Amino acid sequence: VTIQQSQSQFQSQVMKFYIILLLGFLTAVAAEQGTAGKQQDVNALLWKIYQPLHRNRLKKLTCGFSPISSTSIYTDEGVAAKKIVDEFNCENLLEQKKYFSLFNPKHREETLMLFELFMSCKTWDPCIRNNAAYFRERINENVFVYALYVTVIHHPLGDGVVLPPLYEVTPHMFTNREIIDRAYSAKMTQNPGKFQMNFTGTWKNPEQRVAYFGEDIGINVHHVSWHMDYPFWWKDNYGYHLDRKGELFFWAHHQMTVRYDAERLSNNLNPVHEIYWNKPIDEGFAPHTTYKYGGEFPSRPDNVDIADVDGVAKVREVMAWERRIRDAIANGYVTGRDGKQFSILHDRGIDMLGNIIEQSEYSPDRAYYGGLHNMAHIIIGRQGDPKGKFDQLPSVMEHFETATRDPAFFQVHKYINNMFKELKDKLPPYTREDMMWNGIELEDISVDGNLLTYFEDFEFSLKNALDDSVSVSDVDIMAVVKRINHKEFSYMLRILSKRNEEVDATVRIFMCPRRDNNKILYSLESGRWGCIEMDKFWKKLYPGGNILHRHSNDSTVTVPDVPSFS
Ligand SMILES: [Cu+2]
Repeated sequence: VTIQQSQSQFQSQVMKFYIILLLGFLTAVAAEQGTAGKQQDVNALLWKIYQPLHRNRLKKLTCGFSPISSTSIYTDEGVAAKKIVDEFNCENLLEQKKYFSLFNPKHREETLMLFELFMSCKTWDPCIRNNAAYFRERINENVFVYALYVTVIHHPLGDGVVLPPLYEVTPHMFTNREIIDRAYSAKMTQNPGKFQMNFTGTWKNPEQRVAYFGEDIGINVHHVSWHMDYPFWWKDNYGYHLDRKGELFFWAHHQMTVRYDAERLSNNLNPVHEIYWNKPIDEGFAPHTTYKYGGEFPSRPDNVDIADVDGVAKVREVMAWERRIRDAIANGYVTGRDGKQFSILHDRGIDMLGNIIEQSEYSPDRAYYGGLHNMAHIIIGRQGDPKGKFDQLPSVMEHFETATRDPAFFQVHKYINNMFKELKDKLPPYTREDMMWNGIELEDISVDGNLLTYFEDFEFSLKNALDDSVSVSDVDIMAVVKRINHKEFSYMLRILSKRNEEVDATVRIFMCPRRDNNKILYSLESGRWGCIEMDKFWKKLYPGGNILHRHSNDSTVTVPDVPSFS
């Protein structure tokens, strides 16, 4: 048991945490290598995506290459390449200098056409590299960026390549309009500058106290990266099965939600409540962000009744999906398209439920169970203009890299999370035997160093937000944002092994809020749902006493920021 006191101006409340430890068994991990050439290509392709390619080596390919002149470079004899070339020649593809949203079915179809072309490539050079250079200059810039990101993540040829931070590739999605305006002015007047970006809204809004969390560029990058690692549109014919995708959809969003609630508790706010389709959305939101092309992200006032969204979905339809999903949980089984029943009352049940709720291609019946998660994002996002009268653009809720900015994001995910809990609560409890590891005893755990969080300035480059001109050269322009960080600490675990042989152990460490919003102590049973995964690692345990030290920098749930590529 340890005590954390936040030192930030936002966090005045003392939080106390239990640390819970679980021991399990070892699995293996593999490390991969990248190549410098591919990395240079990716950096060049993603540098100033709204401008023509600047590297001579790649620039030559933008007109000296034809995607369909040699189909032997593809594993599918050029089928995917021909398809996108045909669509391009017929001018069916989204033009450049227009907004892109993955939740728009037509936009998604286009970016997947390019992704499928890349996935059919046998080699990086020439196939992926030349096609990337060729299409970068022709199709919508954001369609291209999304396709290239998911290709580098999922194509075996992308292994080892580090993708640049998205907030420097598409800064508009992460930066307030006020700062973008100042960046333009700085460039035009050739004055380098660093501009402090504040969180949107004012202190008149209690939600402002946790804006640092939802508007954090790190959580937005984490969220969009997760959805690129485990895309809802993924089909196994791209090459492999994404194991436990539905379960991880639950886990990733559950962790974001409980972490958000912990931030709320430490800022004297109630835990976030779930959305109800037949009640107003109490919290409004004004994003203060603009698209690079097309205009502003729409706002939503407080207390908006949820209305049908013309041409997208009726609230009634979404409520029917919810009813069918709740019935499945109550019945303990889901049904496939052919009427076949699959039990969900076992350890893979949550995986199926996750696929159903998210609107994954893995859902056993997408027509029947619908797409609760994706549609909730769109419907809630459109409530500023549900009839489409004002020609508004897609909201922050309709992009994975901006969604957490809106407090309604967490209300939607609390709603979804509670459905997962309904299933969890139906499962038989773990037995003592399930939880025990005979002969292994955790004798002591302590934390070296104080658990302290604080805010620090973080800078990122806005060069890629701005257009180039021969007469106006680049100057250094940075946005400066406050981000929450923590002081370093380490765990010490004393474990006694009474076994005769060495064994492999998985250690998992969770941190759980100790008191609720009324300062009442959580019982272990009521508080465990709010536990935050802090670390997970593997160690060998030898017969006798074992002392394990684990540093916070080594945590598997944190990563350093990707280096700037400006
Ligand atoms: Cu998400």
